[in-house]
Amino acid sequence: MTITVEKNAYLKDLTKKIRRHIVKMTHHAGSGHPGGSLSATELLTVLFNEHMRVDPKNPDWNDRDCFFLSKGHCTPVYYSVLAEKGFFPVEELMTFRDVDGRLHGHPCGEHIPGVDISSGSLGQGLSVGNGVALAAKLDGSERRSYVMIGDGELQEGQVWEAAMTTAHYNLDNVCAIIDWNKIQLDDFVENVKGVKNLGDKFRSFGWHVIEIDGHDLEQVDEAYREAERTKGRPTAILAHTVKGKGISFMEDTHEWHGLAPNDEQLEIALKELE
Ligand SMILES: Cc1ncc(C[n+]2csc(CCOP(=O)(O)OP(=O)(O)O)c2C)c(N)n1
Repeated sequence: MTITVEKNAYLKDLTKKIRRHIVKMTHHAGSGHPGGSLSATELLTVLFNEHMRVDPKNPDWNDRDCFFLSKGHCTPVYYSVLAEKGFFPVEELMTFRDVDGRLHGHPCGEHIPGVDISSGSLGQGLSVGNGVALAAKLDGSERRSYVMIGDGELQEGQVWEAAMTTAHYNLDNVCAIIDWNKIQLDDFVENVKGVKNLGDKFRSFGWHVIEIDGHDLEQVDEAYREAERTKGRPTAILAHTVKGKGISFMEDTHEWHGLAPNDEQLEIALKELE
């Protein structure tokens, strides 16, 4: 066991709280992306609370670990994790997608404390993560780059160009987290353009690969530890997840990729998350 029983209970509670934020925020905005946010909840909660060296009081600290949400549409989970970590007030979550607010549908690196890049156009995060990790090596900094990529996003060619670069420069301070929920915008990934044998693909590019259940807090925690221990090559965590995880009617369907719950659906979702 890498995390104590108490820590496990704390994190489990926190993931529930974050899932409640996700449905409330999208309900408030009448839009947004709950499906891919709910699948990434454990992955981001454990990362920010147990592994990333960040200081919410000094978000621009030069030697901090950086996180790049390459699947930039999943801001409901991202903002919720950042707010719960103390980067900005939790109450601000309910300004999600307001025209005069800063919590836009896709994250803006300039205006939101804790957000390291603007993203939303799929495929670009790993390239940025590589640059930051390479600079860290040149600076002699301990800084690590964490990049979350969707499995549908893996259909973007730039991801693979970047994956070659990470391995070429032996960037062991890069950890790619693949939220492998099997579904993209309007269909199953395998129906659109399959990403079969994903482990073999990354291994053949020179990466260390860890395959886990992305909702098992223990496995998620251990995967990040293994990534930190792995030297000489980058690590890809292939996390099997369920799109819409935690809310029965949102699970395992593309219908909730970019759809907000109405009043009645919100009530049911919150009940399920009690
Ligand atoms: C370059 C680019 N092409 C298309 C889109 C539109 N788009 C937004 S989300 C999405 C599907 C992404 O699927 P996946 O990466 O699996 O995300 P998740 O299921 O984790 O939400 C698409 C095609 C985009 N944002 N950027």
